[in-house]
Amino acid sequence: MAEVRISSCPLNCWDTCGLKVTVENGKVVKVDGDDGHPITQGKICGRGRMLEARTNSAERLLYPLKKTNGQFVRISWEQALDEIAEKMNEIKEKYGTTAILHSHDYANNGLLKNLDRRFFNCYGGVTELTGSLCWGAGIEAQTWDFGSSYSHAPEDIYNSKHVVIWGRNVARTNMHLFQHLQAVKKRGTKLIVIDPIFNQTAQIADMYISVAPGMDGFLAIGMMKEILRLELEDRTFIKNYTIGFEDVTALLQRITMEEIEQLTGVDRDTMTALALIYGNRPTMTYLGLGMQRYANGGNTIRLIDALVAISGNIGIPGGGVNFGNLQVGQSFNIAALTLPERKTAARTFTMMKQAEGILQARDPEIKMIIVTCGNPLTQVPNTNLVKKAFQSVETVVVFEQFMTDTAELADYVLPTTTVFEEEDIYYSSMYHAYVNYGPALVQPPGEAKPDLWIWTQLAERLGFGADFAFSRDEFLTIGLSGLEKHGITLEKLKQEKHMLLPVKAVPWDDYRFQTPSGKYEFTSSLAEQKGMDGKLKIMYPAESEMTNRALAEKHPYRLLTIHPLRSNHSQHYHLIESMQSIKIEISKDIAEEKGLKDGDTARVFNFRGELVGRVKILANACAKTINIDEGQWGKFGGSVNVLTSDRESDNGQGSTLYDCLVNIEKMNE
Ligand SMILES: Nc1nc2c(c(=O)[nH]1)N[C@H]1C(S)=C(S)[C@@H](COP(=O)(O)OP(=O)(O)OC[C@H]3O[C@@H](n4cnc5c(=O)[nH]c(N)nc54)[C@H](O)[C@@H]3O)O[C@H]1N2
Ligand SMILES: Nc1nc2c(c(=O)[nH]1)N[C@H]1C(S)=C(S)[C@@H](COP(=O)(O)OP(=O)(O)OC[C@H]3O[C@@H](n4cnc5c(=O)[nH]c(N)nc54)[C@H](O)[C@@H]3O)O[C@H]1N2
Ligand code: SF4
Ligand SMILES: [Mo]
Repeated sequence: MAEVRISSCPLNCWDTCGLKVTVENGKVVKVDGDDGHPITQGKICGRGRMLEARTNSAERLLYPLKKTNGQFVRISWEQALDEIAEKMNEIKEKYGTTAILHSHDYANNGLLKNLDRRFFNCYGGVTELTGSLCWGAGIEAQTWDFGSSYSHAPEDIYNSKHVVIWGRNVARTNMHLFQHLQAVKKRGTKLIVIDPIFNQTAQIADMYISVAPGMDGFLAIGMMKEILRLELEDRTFIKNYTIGFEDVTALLQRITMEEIEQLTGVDRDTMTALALIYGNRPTMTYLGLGMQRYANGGNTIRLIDALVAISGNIGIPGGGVNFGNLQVGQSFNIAALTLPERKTAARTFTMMKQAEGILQARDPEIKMIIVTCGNPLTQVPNTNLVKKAFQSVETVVVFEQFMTDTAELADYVLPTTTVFEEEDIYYSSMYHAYVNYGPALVQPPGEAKPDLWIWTQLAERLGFGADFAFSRDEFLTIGLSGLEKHGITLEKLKQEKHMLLPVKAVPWDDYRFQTPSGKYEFTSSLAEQKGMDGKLKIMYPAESEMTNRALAEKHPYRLLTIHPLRSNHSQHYHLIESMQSIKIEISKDIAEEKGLKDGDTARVFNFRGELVGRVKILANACAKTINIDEGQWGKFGGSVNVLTSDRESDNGQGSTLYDCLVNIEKMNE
């Protein structure tokens, strides 16, 4: 008998869709969209549908594995857990708890995935990763400017006269926003897209602006200069609710419109037109994550924030500068789940520099790495160094569903469940503010277990079993504590399947900002408190003609490595045959310069590494630009991160994944 159940997509994505899952004879047979979900309204993308294939795949890891003489052999859970616990006890005694590194990312948006931190805190505190490959620079930038990073409710877009999509690949990465874009366009709202690549979202825009990668901050400066020249600024907002405006005007005088035209590739008339759009309020800005993955990424986001602020588009319906939506995650009682007070030792590496951290660690050296919800061998920059670092450590333990590049390097691989095999609740601090319930629908295959079961078993062996002696429902209730007063309880969520969290639909509408001054800060006092210069700056990417001429002469092309259409990062490549090769997308000028045509085999290289793939020429991309989608597996050609740099962005320990120069050459077949 087929049964249809409501669940949630767990994938790290803007949309956090409601799912309708058909279960038949104890198996998930189909994944569709939940029509009752207010935001996602029955529509989901291919990545969500593929969760059926992920769950039923014959390639799932079914048993604990141990590497012996270079080969994986099946062992019992008892043996795996006993051996890992014994090593952890020994490490604690001999070297201290920080000799263990917890390497992770955000592969699953379940609330209970936070219990990994509870485990490591109760153990005594390990070496943790700080910063973010994903959005570190932008979150820090908005924290400096506003005090946090909050977005408008999705439906507020219907109050906008103009919508600017700035570096967000909406049609590919944020499909429900794309549907709103199509709808508001029909009502006469003007759509502007700013992106070096003429993508599917650009194709429906009223105005498309091709900007040179990493140069958006200059574009924002040009627009601010025009806003002030045309006297379009919101004087009342600037005077009453901001500090540091004089620093902005001083900065704007340091560069001419001609220089900005040169750097951005955008002409002055376009900048004037954009200034008029921002002056004709309300204009809503959606920022993507692409343009903050540069060495000047934080400064770029802050310059765009400043543009939105001086034009009076902050705190008004139909306005705003939408990046993250941290109010969503802040609704939960994360501290009660993670018990930070239990930690007695601490050390941190940054996400970006985890490889260097591992290789250079002393007192104590890293003796064990435990990887959960992440695939660092594919996703972290400078893969060759990451590989060297992981190989240098005595014991690597990976919790995984599949034999990924990271799992291949492990000494112990522990098989974990997928979303439909465990109960949790799901949310994302990126776009909308609904939390979704996801029940356990089917039994896991083989001996796969939830991450939480593994933590509980290890905790018992390590002497803090009491901290994990709670049912999943009890843990979920702990995480939801504080929300009862808003009518949100686990019981109600189980009935209703999704509930709106108590967040603001129009953030900052009271003009009370969470900065130290309580105002919008053009010059950040938080940055100053951290010993950094809080002023907005003229800043370039690290790998560019302006900053490293010698490098740019040898490697004249800019490499973007954007998110793949049909996979969430590395998660679906092994399940989709047509994705299992490397596609090198190049702008037309490169094709001409290098004599390349569609289908040619080419080698992309720099001093960090090289990758071979098939050429595809992009219509309309910014000159000197190459893209290779991220997430590819070693066995299908290798991760593009062999080419990317582990340099950190200017603030927030963010990544500089798109700040990367390369060269390309045709290969003989
Ligand atoms: N299909 C799919 N969707 C996803 C994901 C996925 O892996 N696959 N991942 C999810 C996650 S974790 C995230 S973080 C989000 C990311 O969502 P997005 O921010 O939409 O995605 P990105 O691929 O990072 O790139 C965004 C865009 O930035 C542009 N870009 C690059 N450099 C610049 C620049 O200097 N200036 C400007 N203006 N634009 C630039 C790229 O051309 C691209 O169009 O997507 C989520 N959704
Ligand atoms: N070059 C380049 N690199 C990038 C990016 C880019 O744009 N360009 N984007 C960056 C961004 S935005 C992000 S967010 C990161 C993402 O980096 P990751 O989160 O490391 O990427 P995923 O491919 O999603 O890998 C997650 C792994 O977790 C596993 N997994 C899924 N669910 C669970 C679970 O419940 N438990 C356990 N134990 N494992 C689970 C999956 O099988 C998968 O192998 O990548 C970053 N890397
Ligand atoms: S990956 Fe994103 S858009 Fe696709 S189903 Fe999941 S939440 Fe929805
Ligand atoms: Mo991300």
